[in-house]
Order: sequence, then C-alpha cells, then structure tokens
Amino acid sequence: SAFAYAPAPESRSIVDIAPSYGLFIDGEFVEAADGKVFKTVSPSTEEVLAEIAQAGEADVDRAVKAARKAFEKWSALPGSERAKYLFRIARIIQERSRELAVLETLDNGKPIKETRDADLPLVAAHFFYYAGWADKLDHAGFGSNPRPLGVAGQVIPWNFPLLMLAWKIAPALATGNTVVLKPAETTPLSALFFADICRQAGLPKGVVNILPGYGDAGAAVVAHPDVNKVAFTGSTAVGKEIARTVAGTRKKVTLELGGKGANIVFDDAPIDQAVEGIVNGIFFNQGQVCCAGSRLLVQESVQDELLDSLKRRLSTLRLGDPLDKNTDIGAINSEEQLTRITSLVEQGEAEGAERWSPACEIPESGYWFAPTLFTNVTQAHRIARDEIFGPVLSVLTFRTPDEAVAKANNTPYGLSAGIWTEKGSRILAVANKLRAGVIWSNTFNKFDPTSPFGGYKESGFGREGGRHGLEAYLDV
Ligand code: TXE
Repeated sequence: SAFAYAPAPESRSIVDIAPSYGLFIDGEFVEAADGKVFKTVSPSTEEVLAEIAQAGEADVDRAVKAARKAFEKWSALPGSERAKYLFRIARIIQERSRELAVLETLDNGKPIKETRDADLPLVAAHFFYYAGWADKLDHAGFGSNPRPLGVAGQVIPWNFPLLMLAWKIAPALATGNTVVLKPAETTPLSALFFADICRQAGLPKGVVNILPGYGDAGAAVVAHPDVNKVAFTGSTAVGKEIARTVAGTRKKVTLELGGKGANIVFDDAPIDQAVEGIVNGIFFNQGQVCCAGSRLLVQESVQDELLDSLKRRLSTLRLGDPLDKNTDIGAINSEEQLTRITSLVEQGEAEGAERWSPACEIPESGYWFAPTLFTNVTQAHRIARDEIFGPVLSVLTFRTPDEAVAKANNTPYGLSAGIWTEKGSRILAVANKLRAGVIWSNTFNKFDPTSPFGGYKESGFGREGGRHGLEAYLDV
C-alpha cells in the first residue's frame, strides 16, 4: 500500500503531511500485521482527516514484547535520567503546542480556545510535574526503593485525547514502567503526533508504543498476559468489563469512568460567579467531560434569579467552527455520541421535563448539539440519573443543605461536585458529606497535575495526578 508513515523527527507538522499513519511500535511507524486501516473524520465537517493503521491482536502482542524488552533498560536507568527525557518531551510539547492544538481541535471538534488554553498547557504541565518526581521516588513516602510494575497497558477515550495520554504516560514513565497505549478510535491523531515527539526527544525504542484501533485492540491490551498494569478511562460499562478480565490475573488496575456531577448553588452564592461556573461546568468541551457539572442543584429561593441570569449567559455562547478562536461550543465528537445525546434529551422531554435552548444556528455538516437546559426535572428522570456526556444541564431544586447533599449523592456515580456559597463553614460541612472524588468550591473544572483525580462508586477507583498518581505504577 502507499502507506506514508508519520513524519520523520525533523518534520514540522503532522497535519500538513501524508494522510496516512502507522502504528508506533518499538520506535517505528509500521503497518498493522493484517494491513487493516480505518479513517478518522473531522466532527465539525465530516471530512476524512487521515487513514490510520488499525491495531489487532498480533500488533498488541508485538507492542507488548517491545515494551517488555525496553522495560529492562528503562527501569534500570537512574530516575534523574528518566527525568531528562520527560522534561525534554514536556518542552517539545510546549514548542509544538500550536500544531498539537490545531490537530486536537480538528480530530476532536472542541474549540481551539480550549485546546490552546486548557488541554495543551495541562498536557505539558503533567510531563513537567512527573519529570520532577522521577528522581524523588525514594522520598515520596512509599518507603525506600519502590519498584515499577513493568508494562502498562493504557486505554483512553476521545474527550481529552492528548490530556488523557499525558495523565497515563507521564506517571508511568517517571516511575520506570513502559507503555502500550491505545487511543480512542475517533481521535488517534494527537497520540501519533506524540509518538513523533517521543522520537524527537530520543526516547529509547519500545518505551512508548501507540496502537490506534477499536475496542477489540483495547480488550487485547487489557487481556495480554505480559501486561502488568491496566489503566483505563472511558465508559462505566467497558470499565466493568475490564475489571472482570483483570480479576483473574495479578494485574493492577485503575479505572476512571463516568460521572453525574452536581453543582450545588446556595442562596448566598455570588450569582454571576456561579453562572460562569455552571456554564464552564457543563458546556466546557460540549459537556463531554466525566467530571462535568451536569446536574444543577439550586436552592429554591434563588432559582428564578439564577435561571434568568443563566439563560441570558447561554444566549451569548457562540457555536460553530472550532478553529475560530471566538467559538465557545464546538462539535460533538462523533455521530454515535450525538445520537446518544439526542436520545437522552428526547427521553427527558417525553418524561415531562421542560427543555430550553438559546437561539443558535447549527452548521449544515458536522455533529452539533445546541446548549440545552432542562427544568422541572425530578430525581427519577433519566436525564437526572444517566451520564448524557453532552451540552445538557438538568436543573433540580432543594430547600436545605441536607436535601442538597442527599440529592447530590443520589447517583451511582461519584466523581465530582461543586459547592457555591459565601459561607466557609458550609463548604466544609457539605463537602464532608458528598461522595465524590473531586469537589470544587466557588469554581468548577479546575485541574492541576499536583492534585489527585478519580472517583467513588461507579466512577471507578484509583487516583491519577499528584503523588497518588505514582502509587498506581509502583510496587511499594
Ligand atoms: O466509550 P468506551 P464510548 C462515557 C460517556 C459516553 C459513553 C460511551 O457517557 O457517552 O461512555 O462512550 C475502548 N476493552 N465516557 O463508547 O467504549 C475504546 O476503543 C477495552 C466517559 O466512546 O468506553 C476507547 O479507546 N477497551 C469517559 C475507550 O475504550 C475498549 C470518556 C473508551 O471507549 C473496549 C468516554 C473493551 N471491551 C466515554 N471497548 C470518561 N470517563 O471521561 C471499547 N474500548
């Protein structure tokens, strides 16, 4: 085939180069063993962006073997040496962040404003942060000489393709593990660009292997007998399947799954600030965020004022071309996801909730969903229970702090929550009763590599980020 593999280290941009890319195994871009390919499309135009080699079981085996071989040398390097590679990768990400931001926006559909100002800075920050730990593992409180686990099999989703890669790869490499990572089928491009960055950084062959493909490739990574640790971010259904696969083995596993976060607004909250936080909480990345504030719990006495203000603010959001730096709402990542969102929203209407959207023009091609607000929602409604993973906010009300806590916790998930009030004592009292791994107060969707992130209940287990993020990759 006329397979023009990903660019050589000196090339400047993957976007401008050939429309075909290989799997990244043992430091080389290669065809799939069975020659299969798949296409990735731009969700905002439905244009084909590239043809990608599609990993199958044989490729997974080859990549795991390469990672196993690389592990011997990589894990034996002094932490200070591993740190140098991670710092180098972090710096190259910064240098190439404009290309990466454009690529991520093209492949994912999210606004360039977000990839430029949120995703990319956080990606670089993660590599810098974990680079800093690489030579300090003896001082991380895990006892002396903590050991890497071996080969880490990592499967990531499409909502933050490069950031999820960074959350997975940076701590794994800092602790001396090697990696086989499968990006999501709808967003493989930034991971392949990252593979090119690994080459540019001179990372030893086999330390990072990237296998674009579908769920079967993910399942093969998880099941491979020579994988020692599995890290997954994605749907709760697949997370449970992975837990079952891993249960009969000695593999370690961390799962970061769905959520149904509550943003709780008390009557003494600064309303304008809360409105910004609510908007950020559910419309950032079109609501395709596991820790989205997808339920608004508002104290009854301020409901009218808050909703008026929120509707006015939503009317100012600009939906459209994600490459336009003024765009607030980009495209939904895939037709499949759009169908899921549409179906849940239709159920919301059928169950009697009241639907509202600001007037906005929907482009003719691409996958789009207007910002949507549901009022008259009860806890029994599916839009109050299921993760919609789209720009859809379900509004419920409460009278007392206890009622707010009970409603916020009334979900099988437990990933995030937000508390809006001027009263510090109330923040602490409510936060202590919420069953959520991440709680923000008077802000929302703030991320930092120093801070552990992860869920309670069906939102998964294990923590990524911070010192806790190292633990998942070490035998202590
Ligand atoms: O997820 P999947 P999908 C939620 C969100 C969304 C729903 C479905 O509610 O609407 O999940 O999204 C790989 N073994 N989240 O279908 O299938 C797959 O190829 C191993 C929340 O995209 O879980 C991809 O790389 N891997 C979430 C990754 O798993 C398998 C982010 C995620 O895809 C596999 C994404 C298998 N059997 C969706 N099947 C979050 N927590 O942020 C698929 N995959």
